[in-house]
Amino acid sequence: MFEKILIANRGEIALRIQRACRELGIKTVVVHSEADRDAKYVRLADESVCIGPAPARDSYLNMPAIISAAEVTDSEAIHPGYGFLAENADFAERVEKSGFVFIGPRPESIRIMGDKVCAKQAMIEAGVPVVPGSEGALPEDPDEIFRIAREVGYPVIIKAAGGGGGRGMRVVYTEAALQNAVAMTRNEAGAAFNNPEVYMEKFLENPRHIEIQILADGVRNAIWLGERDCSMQRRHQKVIEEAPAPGIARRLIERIGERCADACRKMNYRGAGTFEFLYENGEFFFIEMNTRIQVEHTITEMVTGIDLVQQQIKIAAGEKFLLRQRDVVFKGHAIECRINAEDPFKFTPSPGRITNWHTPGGPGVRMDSHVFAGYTVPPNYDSMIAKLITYGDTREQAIARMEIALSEMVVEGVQTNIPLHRELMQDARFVEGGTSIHYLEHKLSQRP
Ligand code: MV4
Repeated sequence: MFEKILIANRGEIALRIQRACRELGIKTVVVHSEADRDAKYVRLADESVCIGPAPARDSYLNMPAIISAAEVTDSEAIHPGYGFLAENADFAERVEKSGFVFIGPRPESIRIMGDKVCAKQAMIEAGVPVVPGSEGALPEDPDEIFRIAREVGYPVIIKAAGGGGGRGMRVVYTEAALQNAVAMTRNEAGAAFNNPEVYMEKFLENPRHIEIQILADGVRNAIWLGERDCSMQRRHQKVIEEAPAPGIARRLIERIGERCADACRKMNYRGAGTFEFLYENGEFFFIEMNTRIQVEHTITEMVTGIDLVQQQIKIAAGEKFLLRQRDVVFKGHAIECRINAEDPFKFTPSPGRITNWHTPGGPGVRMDSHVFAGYTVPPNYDSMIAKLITYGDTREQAIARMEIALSEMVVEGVQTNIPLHRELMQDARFVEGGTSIHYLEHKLSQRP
């Protein structure tokens, strides 16, 4: 096992990784920006290195500074967390070329999944069901594009190969709008991702976002750890996630989970990963794969009892992968509410000093947060300040516990989206379960 790991991230995930390291007896180095100097997790780490000023491009995205910090602290491995450099194949490569272990997939895997056309191709080859659409990137010939769209059937969606997570896509409802939409998406993709390649898919009008968690050791052992329903989102930012996904047949999930694990074996995938699907009319369609630990990994931990961050570290250290599919036993229901420092009506960020902070507790309540009374939320980064997770034997119990936990929570000094979460826990459609990716935005548009 490693003796010392460098954590190349901030906030709650930096603390989460630190806790995993402690339990494994690993020393930690936290790199931080000038804005995060006084964070509690920085003090809690065995060592810390300031790697630059507040703007992420000068600190958390500064590859040479991070690698130098690993060198001067004699770290053996780097955990990238999520966001920042977590899915940057060049970073993973530079980490390994500098003699450190990147706690994540091989750089080639990150690169393949970063190109959404390649990712889809890999899934087709591995037998994972994908959204019907163009075979690979769209050709130049407009007549060919028209032919493909007619075959797929309108509405279609044009997506950038270099995009993902909702960036660089355009829905097309009619043949008249097609050529221009392709040209515009190509232009934007060239400018934003330095890759003008685009592809086409059938546009699914009212799907749910269901994702499958996997773990693989890079030598053909791979398991799947159930699904998460992440449909409750606004502007591609997830707000609530839950596991399991309500109302989906277990045998269907099992079939898809096995496909994902199988794909990992075929690709020789290493580390944690997530297969994102759209789910509509009882069918799963792959859209993207994430090659990082995700914000919502916690709910999978709650329903499986498996520590995903520890598993990432063990896999990266080359420990024999002992988990087998039969060891993954699902029990109960977990819900995560992302607590953001933001205006609960306008959704604008609300950074500043937290003057009062009380966190909930009791059975089945988990709070992953780096925040404390007196902490200042910097304006430079994502506005998520905490993840509140509740667990119960049933979905009803998890919701009831979440309502109570939210009611106990006190945050003063900044605005938060806690009122929205409280409203959603009482929302008849949420309580019923199975709302689509459009539900929250629709609900918000109906607000007085
Ligand atoms: C789609 C889609 C409908 N049909 N693809 C948005 C994020 C990116 N991961 C893919 N996205 C979508 N792709 C087809 N063929 C609708 C979305 C989409 C979406 C997906 C997941 C979660 C939230 C979403 C919000 C709007 C659109």
